[in-house]
Amino acid sequence: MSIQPPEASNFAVPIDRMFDAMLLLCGAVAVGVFVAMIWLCIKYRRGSKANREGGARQNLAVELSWTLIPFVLFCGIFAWSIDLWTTLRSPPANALPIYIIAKQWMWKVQHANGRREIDTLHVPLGEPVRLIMTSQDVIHSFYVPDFRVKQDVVPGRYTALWFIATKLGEFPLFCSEFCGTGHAAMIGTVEVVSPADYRKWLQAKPTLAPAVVGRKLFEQFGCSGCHDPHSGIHAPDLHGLYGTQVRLADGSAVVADNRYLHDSIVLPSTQIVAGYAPIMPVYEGRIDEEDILSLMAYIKSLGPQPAAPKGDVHEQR
Ligand code: HEC
Ligand SMILES: [Cu+2]
Repeated sequence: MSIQPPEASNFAVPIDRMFDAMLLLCGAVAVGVFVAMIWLCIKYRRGSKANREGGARQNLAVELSWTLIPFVLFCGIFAWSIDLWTTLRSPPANALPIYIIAKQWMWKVQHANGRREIDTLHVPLGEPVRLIMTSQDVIHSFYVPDFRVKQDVVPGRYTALWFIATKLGEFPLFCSEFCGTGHAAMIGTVEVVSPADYRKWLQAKPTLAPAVVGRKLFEQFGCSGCHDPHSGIHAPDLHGLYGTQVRLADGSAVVADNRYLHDSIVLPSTQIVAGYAPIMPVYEGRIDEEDILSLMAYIKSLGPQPAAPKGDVHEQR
């Protein structure tokens, strides 16, 4: 159907088919209702010779069919959409992670090797891509109509989106959540290139790996003064932290995922690690989201603890 935008991702065709099916179903019901209405209007118009005595008051077969048929149809649509939704929400394990930071009023992109771009997003054709997104300020929404994907981008949170681009070329990217006076200008382009061109593009500019940038920031913001092994301050060693279970002072346990690392840096007092004093400074508003991503990349790059750890071995690990 040409009234729909190009179908340029793995989700475009299944979503369009579902849209078409719902449109047909609703259209058929609407036509049925209007045909009956017009026919009844003509038949029972004033002065017509129609029989106005009134028919049956009850008809079990009619009542059952107008209850059961829509019920079955809607259950079918429910199952269909849940199935599609689950796929939309389950990125394959090998999906290429790309970080997106929205801010008034631009899209900042950081690729795995550290290459950055603004208001354009390069992705390889035919490979699953997973976007991990956050906002520097207000709620934005990442929307690529030709891919049929849309996801809110929320400050203080990482939301995700995945797709496989199925067509080469440039596709418009929009912010679809009103985010201030420059909202309408918060547009960009998704450039789908061949996997070989994508790898070439990644290498085309000398870039520092996010973990390397992160280590620099780790020193610059004074984190290393507390967190490096041998710092002499009673602070958790961050080696091997990512992905493990952390025991908190309030007795609960959390998994050290992106969200946890982010909150531990920005608002450390919300989740105090068991066995430590809440002495870590609050970095909220002092580190922007890009730097937090780099710090996280550095923390994730830290392997297991060095062989001879300092005295206060992190007890939860
Ligand atoms: C004054 C010393 C100090 C500084 C500076 C400091 N931290 Fe911390 N940090 C701590 C302490 C103590 C804890 C454990 C108590 C808590 O959870 O707040 C901690 C906890 C953490 C945790 C959670 C650790 C875990 O095992 O779950 C992370 C992640 C972290 N800090 C990262 C950073 C980063 C990144 C910086 C720099 C931007 C930084 N810290 C600066 C003292 C510090
Ligand atoms: Cu926006």
